[in-house]
Amino acid sequence: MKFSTRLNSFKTQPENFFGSIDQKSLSVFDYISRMATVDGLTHVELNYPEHFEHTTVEEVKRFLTEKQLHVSGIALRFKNHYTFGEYANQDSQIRNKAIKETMEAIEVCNELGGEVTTIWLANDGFDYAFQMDYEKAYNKIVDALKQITSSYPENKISFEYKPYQPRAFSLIGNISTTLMLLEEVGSQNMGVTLDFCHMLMTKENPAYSLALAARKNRLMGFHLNDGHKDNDDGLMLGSVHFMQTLEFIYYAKRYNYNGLIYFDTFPLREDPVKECEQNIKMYKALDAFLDRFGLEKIEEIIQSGDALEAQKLLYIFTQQQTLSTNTL
Ligand SMILES: [Mn+2]
Repeated sequence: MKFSTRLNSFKTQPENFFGSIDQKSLSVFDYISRMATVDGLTHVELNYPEHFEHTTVEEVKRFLTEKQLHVSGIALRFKNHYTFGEYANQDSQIRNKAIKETMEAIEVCNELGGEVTTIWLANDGFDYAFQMDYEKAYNKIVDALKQITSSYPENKISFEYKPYQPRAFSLIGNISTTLMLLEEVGSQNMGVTLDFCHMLMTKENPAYSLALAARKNRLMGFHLNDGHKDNDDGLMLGSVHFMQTLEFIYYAKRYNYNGLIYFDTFPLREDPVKECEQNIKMYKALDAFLDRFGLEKIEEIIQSGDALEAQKLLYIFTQQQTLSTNTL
């Protein structure tokens, strides 16, 4: 399995790894060094342009090889000029800059051997009634993605939706709007990245969103984490929605998902190395439980439509854990 995570998580509790050094002096390389100590982590994800502001792509490439880490992909981070939107921005200069930055990110992803470039449009949305011409804005996003995907037909480009934050409403905020968007863009090299917290925020059941994406052959990436639904909490895998996480992993297996398993968590008060290791261990434990229980047996439960049968999964998981704890 390929496990990846975000570099910015590794800025927490710097003293645990870097000692008493002034954090301002730390670089992308220092954080990659810290990531390299995570047991089981195979890949890292980098933000563009954020992580390339003080270094060259070549330097990053060399350093990652040295640390025996791969790049899972590049994530777009639209900052500074984009308060009023990216691809739907009314200012054509800013809009063109967003399109250009996306293309640059795809090229960086290629140079680093990454699998997928992920687009999250933080600011393409609205806060007030009568603030936006919805159709015009939507069309601008379709047009921008057509330009981008047709310029890089060999590259995987994925769209990560989020219903709100920082805007009150995102233009593309749920699985249905995203799949409609991808249909209109019409490029086969484009897919969807499912962020667990974002799905919860828009009151989706994550496994259902996964099934819809797979049904349209658009499943391209996972951002796993957990939360209490209203915010992008970025908590540890399975900590709040245990059964929904188990169901999500089951559907990933059912659809033979073999992409990257990326943890988009925010260990703000936890040691990020230990937190990441816990996420990897939990994913593997849930995956192994599904195999042990038997995928066919789970399929039978689903087909029965019986909630009491479904609850047995939780009961048996708990029992197995109790048995193994007793033998410790
Ligand atoms: Mn995410």
